[in-house]
Amino acid sequence: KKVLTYPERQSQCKHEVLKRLYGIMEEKKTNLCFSGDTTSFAELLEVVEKVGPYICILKTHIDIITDFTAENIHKLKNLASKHNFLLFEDRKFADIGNTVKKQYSEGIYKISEWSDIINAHIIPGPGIIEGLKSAAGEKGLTGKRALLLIAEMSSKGNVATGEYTKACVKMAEENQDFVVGYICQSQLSKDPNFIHMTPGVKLVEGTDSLGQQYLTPKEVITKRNSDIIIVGRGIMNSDDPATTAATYQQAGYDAYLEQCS
Ligand code: UP6
Repeated sequence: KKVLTYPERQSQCKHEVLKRLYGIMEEKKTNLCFSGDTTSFAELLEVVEKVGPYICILKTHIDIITDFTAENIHKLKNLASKHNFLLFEDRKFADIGNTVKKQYSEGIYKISEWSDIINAHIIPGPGIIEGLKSAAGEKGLTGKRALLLIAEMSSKGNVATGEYTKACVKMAEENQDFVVGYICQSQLSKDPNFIHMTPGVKLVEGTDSLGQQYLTPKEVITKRNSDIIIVGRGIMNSDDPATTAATYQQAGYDAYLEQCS
């Protein structure tokens, strides 16, 4: 057995958000995170209603949406409860603590009020983690919000490698009360307190015209030993998002079963 099962990881990890996530993954038999990258909130809600049953996380880019309203966020949260998945705003914070604190909680989007998970680059140093954590704390959301550090990227020529990735792992380990894992392309830790989420996933390997590089669900889970596959256009651009999401779910979950058999 190469990896712990989801229930084993759930009982061994400390953070409430991770415990919830492993619970959802076990219950719904899925390690699929859908990246709903559309500029229309109406379309996002429509496609999420279809793919909701097959995913453990919905990843958003709220700042690409043209018809943002608090009411639509309310609808999104309702879909998250109805289909039992977590919300992950892929904001990729990258500024000093004092600035990200406001970007996370204020402005139009008030991300901390609705997104269970967020992520950040470590370029500014640990102050970025402190800033984000304090924003959640000030809203009384300590333990209910979690951060992923971007340790590696999927795009061609990216510089998140080597010493940078190592520094990221160190910062994660020093901030376990808020950091619950990584955006990465390979396993960085065997500790169930850190989950690995990998973007750049499609049923067939390949690239897009702007530097994105794709691996298959099987490669990501069984060769790279990651935990969650993040799929955007592979599902979004398909004629039948529900059926396609089910295909990714099965591929990801079968790969997990192979890993823990
Ligand atoms: N993403 C990557 N690579 C990274 C980090 N994040 O692709 O290293 C994000 C993108 C997009 C999604 O911002 O939302 O994951 C991938 O979408 P795709 O499946 O349509 O390529």
